[in-house]
Amino acid sequence: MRTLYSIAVSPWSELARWALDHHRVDYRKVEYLPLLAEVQLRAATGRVFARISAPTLVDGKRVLADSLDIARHAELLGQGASLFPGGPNGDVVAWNDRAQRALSAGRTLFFARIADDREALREQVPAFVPEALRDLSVPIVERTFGFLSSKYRANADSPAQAQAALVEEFEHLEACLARGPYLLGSFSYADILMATALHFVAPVGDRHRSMGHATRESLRDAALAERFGKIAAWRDDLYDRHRS
Ligand SMILES: N[C@@H](CCC(=O)N[C@@H](CS)C(=O)NCC(=O)O)C(=O)O
Repeated sequence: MRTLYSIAVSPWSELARWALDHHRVDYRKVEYLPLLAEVQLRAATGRVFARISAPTLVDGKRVLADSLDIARHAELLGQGASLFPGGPNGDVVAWNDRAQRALSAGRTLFFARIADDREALREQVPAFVPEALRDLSVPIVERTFGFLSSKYRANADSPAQAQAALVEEFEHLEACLARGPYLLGSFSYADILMATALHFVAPVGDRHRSMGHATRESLRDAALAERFGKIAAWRDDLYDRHRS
């Protein structure tokens, strides 16, 4: 059985899950714990020195270590309507670049917010940790976020640049959506990308992604969520129609 290493709260993992689910591809989900489970993921993928992250899909001997590659793989394996009009290297690729820029900017702001929010950090303690040990585990979660912040610092913007990047990408999205509800004429991976990129500004409701209240608040950017309420509503509608 293929195995998807993913992080429940991470939008990059949601990209892979959505594409696999859309194409009704069977997979086993393993929750990846950054830092703590790195050795396990390296062992499972044979990527001893290469940079690793979630999502990573292991399908027999194939290791797909990027959400776009996983979506392309799902397209080849699965059933249902194509998510890549124009082929695997078509217009979707430019949308992937835009979504990755927005996600990376969103992550910068999210990491800054969660670092000061003990309750949101506590909610990240894995579910298998018993209640009596959850408070004691918060420093481990803090260390994990510290590790991730430094891992991604090299290509991170300053908070002001991150805000500006989000505004630019979501204004562009808003302008494109004025032409119709689907970015490439019919439902495609481009829609999945941009809907998911909104996660760090206005996370989708509990009906689709359940998470703790403090986690949800630390993902939200109140000012941007208000400014881009129209595209958040588009995203909610897209989830209702296309995310089972
Ligand atoms: N290019 C990758 C980026 C994925 C990514 O940035 N994943 C981060 C989300 S925070 C991650 O898994 N971090 C955990 C780690 O690096 O150990 C993709 O789109 O799949």
